[in-house]
Amino acid sequence: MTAGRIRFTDREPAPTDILDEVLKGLRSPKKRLPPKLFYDKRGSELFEAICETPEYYPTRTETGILHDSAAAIAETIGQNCVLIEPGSGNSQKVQILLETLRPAVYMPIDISKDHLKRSVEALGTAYQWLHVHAVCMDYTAGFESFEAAPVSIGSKKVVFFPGSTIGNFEPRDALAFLRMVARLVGRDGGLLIGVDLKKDPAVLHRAYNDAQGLTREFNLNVLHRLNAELDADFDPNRFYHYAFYNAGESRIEMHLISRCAQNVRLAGEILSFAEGESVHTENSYKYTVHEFQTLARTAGFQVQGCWLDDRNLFSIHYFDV
Ligand code: AVJ
Repeated sequence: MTAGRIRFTDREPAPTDILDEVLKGLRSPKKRLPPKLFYDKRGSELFEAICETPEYYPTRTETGILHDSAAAIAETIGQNCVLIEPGSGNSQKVQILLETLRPAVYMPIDISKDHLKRSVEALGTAYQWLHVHAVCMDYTAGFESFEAAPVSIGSKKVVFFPGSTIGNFEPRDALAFLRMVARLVGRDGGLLIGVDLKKDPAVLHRAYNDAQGLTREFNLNVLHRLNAELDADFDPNRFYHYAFYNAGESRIEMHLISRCAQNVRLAGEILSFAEGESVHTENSYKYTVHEFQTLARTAGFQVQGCWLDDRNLFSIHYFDV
């Protein structure tokens, strides 16, 4: 589809596109896997379930801030923008803003095609006035292949990046990403971004070790995925979920720890795991408001607004270029 109110551009990565990255990560002396691997169909469902758990405060807190501050946020940004959301998932959060912000075009970008397809259809039906131009792609590879909607249907470009997804990036990669966003939106463009805040490590620990074990399933799902897509033979029962707050690095770390010495076959290669050896699957960095504003300024943004919940658990920032 190239014209009309609803468009869908398919640049879904092929299953084998992840192979090089996976092999590189698992051959490394410190084994690691990129967190984007979490989000296949099952992983995306598990993540949505995590967001509903009592322990995982970020989603509910951010949603609360968006509800409470929608008018102020819309006022700061102004109507008729081209609203671009990398990693839009089910596009739930943006809906809190749509009626007040009234963007000319909403451009969700996501790596999970089925998910994106479904949310685009739902949005098109629920908001008859809204243009939705969706792109299925891996935005972590950069926005080079991404073409924003023509300026004629909306002038200013605003990136919406909620959920503290920025926490998945190493601070230097976060800076590079923010610079890339600044370049994408250009002069008068903006960034509305949700950032999880530093807090009592016990609260953080619980959020990544929920009682139902959904975060555990989410982490282990990566192994199921490698089995299904890269012809691997991981036995997920031979790994356990380990998540903790690394205060020195200001981040939650998630790992899969091998319960025993074992060999695993992946794409024809044999990979060895020692007993107790870790595969580092995710970092989730936490910032203070000041630290994040400093990072954004370094990337070329100016601080225009910051909204918090009353317990200072989570922050939403608006920056412009
Ligand atoms: C989607 C990256 C923000 O870091 O909190 C949730 C992912 N990992 N539980 C986060 C996640 C484990 C989440 N982000």
